[in-house]
Order: sequence, then structure tokens, then C-alpha cells
Amino acid sequence: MNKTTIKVKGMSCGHCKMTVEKALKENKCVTDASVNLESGVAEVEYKDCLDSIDELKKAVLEAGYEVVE
Ligand SMILES: [Cu+2]
Repeated sequence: MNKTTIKVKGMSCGHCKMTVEKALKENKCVTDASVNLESGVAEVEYKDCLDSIDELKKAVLEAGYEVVE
């Protein structure tokens, strides 16, 4: 299992946390996603079938949040 963290900007409440986690988990290669609201960091576990981390970043963007490089 692979693990990465994505820094997300713009999350302010539990709803944001859920929205981002859900968006990440919609990728079939993602096995777990958990957001820490205070640090703004999403921890993602994914399988080898994921083409690129950019897919995860795109999912966050599409959910309406910013990814901090
Ligand atoms: Cu919110």
C-alpha cells in the first residue's frame, strides 16, 4: 500500500473534511483518505493502479478546494 499526503486549502468545517475525503475515495485506487482539519492535510492510501498523484489533486480541486504545492 502506498501513502501520500496532500495539503488542502479552504477547508473550514466537518463538512469540508467529509467532502474532500469522499472526493478522494471516489477514485477506485484509493483505499483510505483522512483529512486533518487543523493542519489542512489529507492522508491518502492508494493501490498501485493509481496513475498519478495528480489524479488525487484533481479530485480535490473538483470538490471545490485548493491544493497547496
Ligand atoms: Cu466546511
